[in-house]
Amino acid sequence: MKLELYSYWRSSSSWRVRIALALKGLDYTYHAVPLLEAAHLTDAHLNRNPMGQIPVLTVDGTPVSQSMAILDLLEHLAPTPSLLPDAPLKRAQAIALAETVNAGIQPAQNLALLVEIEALAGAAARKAWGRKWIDKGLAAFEASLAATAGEFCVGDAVSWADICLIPQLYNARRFGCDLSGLPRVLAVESRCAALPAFVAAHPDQQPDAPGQA
Ligand SMILES: N[C@@H](CCC(=O)N[C@@H](CS)C(=O)NCC(=O)O)C(=O)O
Repeated sequence: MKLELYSYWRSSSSWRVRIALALKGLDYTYHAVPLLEAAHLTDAHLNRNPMGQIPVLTVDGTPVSQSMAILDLLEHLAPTPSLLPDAPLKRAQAIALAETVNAGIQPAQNLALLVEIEALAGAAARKAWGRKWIDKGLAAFEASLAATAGEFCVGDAVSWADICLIPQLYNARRFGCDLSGLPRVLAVESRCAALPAFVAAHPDQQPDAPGQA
């Protein structure tokens, strides 16, 4: 099985997939899609993903887009280690937390939307907009952890919730969000940071990161 990931070093959605691939020990070929050069809008990339977004994972040449669909695919292709709890309620909690980021935060601070906001309302509005939705979503995430967290977001094993949270925290800092009121989130973050898979998936470790070429 040949896996190829179309990614950008600082893309949070791509980062989720990189974490899952690393946790499952799956080898893949990395293809950089430089968003700032509009490489995601070329015909070649639109053929892979008509939304013009990353990540895209190809499996023996067949492209799959949407990071949550890719995470689900990886659960089936490589079930061990599982990145979702077996117990139905805990599984739903992990997916709900992942979707808090995927559906509730990330779309509001995605590059394409921010470019439109800046054109309409200026650079300061762009940053304030991003910060507002990240703050709101992470506050909800923190509140949810009171009922779900152990060592990680849901119990004591890494799940999709952690995989989605960590890249979002990186973006939160880029937007200047104050994370000091999120102690449970920060505790999970420090545990994830100690795991080799999370280290390997970090933007700074990617071939297209500045200084890596
Ligand atoms: N829901 C999608 C979101 C994908 C997404 O927004 N990707 C960003 C990078 S993190 C992107 O390609 N942005 C460029 C654009 O939308 O023009 C997923 O989870 O894969």
